[in-house]
Amino acid sequence: MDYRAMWESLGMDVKTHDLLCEALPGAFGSVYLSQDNRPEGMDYFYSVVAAIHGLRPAELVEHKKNGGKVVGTFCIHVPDEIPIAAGAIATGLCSGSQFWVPGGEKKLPVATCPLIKASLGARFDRTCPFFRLADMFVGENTCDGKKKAWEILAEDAPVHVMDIPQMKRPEDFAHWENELKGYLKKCEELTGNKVTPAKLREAIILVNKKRKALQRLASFRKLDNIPITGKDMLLVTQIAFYDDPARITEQIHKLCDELEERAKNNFSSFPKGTKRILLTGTPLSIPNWKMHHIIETSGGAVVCEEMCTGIRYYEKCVDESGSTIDEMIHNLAQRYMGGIHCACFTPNAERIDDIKRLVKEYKADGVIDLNLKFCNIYDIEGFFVERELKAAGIPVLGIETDYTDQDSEQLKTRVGAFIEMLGN
Ligand code: BJ8
Repeated sequence: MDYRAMWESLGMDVKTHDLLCEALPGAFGSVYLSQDNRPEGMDYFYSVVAAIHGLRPAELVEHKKNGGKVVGTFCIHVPDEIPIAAGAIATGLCSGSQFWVPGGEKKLPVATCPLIKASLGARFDRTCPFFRLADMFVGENTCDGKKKAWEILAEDAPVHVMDIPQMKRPEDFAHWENELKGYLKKCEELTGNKVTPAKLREAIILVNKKRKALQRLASFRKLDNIPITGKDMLLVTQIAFYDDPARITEQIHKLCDELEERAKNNFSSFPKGTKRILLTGTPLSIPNWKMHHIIETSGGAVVCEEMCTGIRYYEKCVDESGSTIDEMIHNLAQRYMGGIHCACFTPNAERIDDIKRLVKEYKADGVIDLNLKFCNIYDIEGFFVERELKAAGIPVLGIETDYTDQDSEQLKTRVGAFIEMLGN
C-alpha cells in the first residue's frame, strides 16, 4: 500500500510523512539496532515500528472501509474489551515524542505534561494517522491536564470523557461500573452493534490472552541471566497498545519460545555484573525510549517497569467467570479500577507495596522513579516512593524529564553515578 497516498486521503500533512520516513530509521536505529544479540523474534516488532505511520493505520483504513469504527484511548483505566465487543478496533493514542509537543503548545500552556501536549499536537497538526482515524476519542479525568485538554480536543473531534473516581471505596466502584455501562452504550451507538454477553466474554478472553503473553515475556526478566533487554520489552509493550491483539499475542509467544532456548543456555543480554533497575512512574508512550536507552548504556538493565507501559498494563487479568453483561462489567470495573494503582488515586499506598514486591520478584538492585515534567500527581507521590523505599533499604533515584534530548548528558551522569553507587 502507498502510505503517502493514504496520508493524503486522510487530509494529513504529507511533508511529515516524508520527514518520518527519513528520520525514524535513524532515531530507531541509534537506540535499537545498536543492540548486540537481539532475539530474532524482535524482528516483527522492529518492522511494526519502522512502518508505524503506515502499516497498522492501513489496517484501520480497511476496517473503516468495511463500515467498522475505531476507538482511541489515552489511559489504561479505559477497557479495550468494550469497543472490541462492539466490533470496533481499540487503539492507544498516547504520544511519546517531542515532535508533536510544539503543536500541543499552540493550544495548551507550556507548563503542561508533554504527554498531553503531544497528544493534542498530533491531532491538531494532522501529523499522526491514528489521530485522524479514530471515530471516537475516549478521555478520562485522571489528572487536571487531561481533564481540561479534552475540552479543547472536543472542539475538533468526537470525545467521550469517563469520570474515574479518585478513591477506591465501594461507592466508587459502583460509580465506575456505571461509567463502564455508559461507555458500552456509547460504543453500541457508534458501531450500531449490540454488545452481547458472548461478544463481551470473547473480548475479555482475547485481551487476557495478550496480557498472559506479556506476563510470560516479563517472566524472563526475573532470571539471573536476562535473555532480553529492557528496551526490547518496552517496545513490545508499547506496540501492544496499537497492534491487533490476536496477532501480537502470537508474536509475543514466538519471541518467548526463542527466549526459552536462550534461558536453557544461560544466555544473557547483559554483561556479568550489570545492575538491575526497576523503573516506576509516569508512562513511556511510543517512541519514548530515552530512559531505557540511558540506563542500558550506563551499566544498568531495566528489569521491570512499575508503569502503565509496563506491569500495570498486563500483570492482572480480568476475571473470566462472568456470564451476564452486569457480571462482566463488575469484573471489568474491579480490574480496571481496583487493579491499577495510578497516582490519580488517594490514598495510593498499594503502588508502594507493588514497587517493593516487584523489587524482590525481579531482584532489582535499585529503583528509578521517573516523572514527566509538569505531572504533579506523580511528582508529589514521589515523596512517599522515596521515603518508603529508603526505609526498606532500597536505593532510589528520582528523575524528572521530558521528551527532549536537552538533559540527556546530565541524566547519563546522574544515572551512571547511581548505578556505580549500587556497585559499592
Ligand atoms: S492510569 S498514569 S495512563 S492517568 S497525562 S497523569 S503523566 S500529567 S498518563 Fe496515566 Fe492513566 Fe494514570 Fe496510567 Fe501525569 Fe501527564 Fe496526567 Fe499522565
